[in-house]
Amino acid sequence: MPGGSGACSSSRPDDSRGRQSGEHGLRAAAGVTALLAALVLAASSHATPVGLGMREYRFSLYRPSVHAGRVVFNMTNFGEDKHNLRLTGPHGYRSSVSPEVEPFGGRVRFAVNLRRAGTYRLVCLEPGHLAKGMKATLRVARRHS
Ligand SMILES: [Cu+2]
Repeated sequence: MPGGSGACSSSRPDDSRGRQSGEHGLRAAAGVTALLAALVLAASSHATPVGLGMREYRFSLYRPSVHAGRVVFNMTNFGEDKHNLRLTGPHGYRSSVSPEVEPFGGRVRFAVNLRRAGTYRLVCLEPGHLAKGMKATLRVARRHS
């Protein structure tokens, strides 16, 4: 490393604030604000991935609990029938029904927003599947900050 150039330290004259750089400073601040906003957005749109295996007639949930927020189920159908997924949860929460997951290895990503902590129930809505035991439970913990 070449020593002592000092080129990396931006020499910022102290008198620059009062003169013409007022707008420049504002623009820089706006840039930083936009960057921070983008970072916050990226953090808040982060989704927790959860693997979900499907077969006759059960779900294999790859993790028993998640934190509240966006969750993406990575569903794989290892069975011979079509399967799907719906969640119900606290305060009458009811997700949409996922697309059908095709048998023999079909895969679907299904995103939901689980805002409230509590116990959620996963079921398959194909006729007769729930009665045969195709359900699972996912615990949702309060979002950590
Ligand atoms: Cu099913």
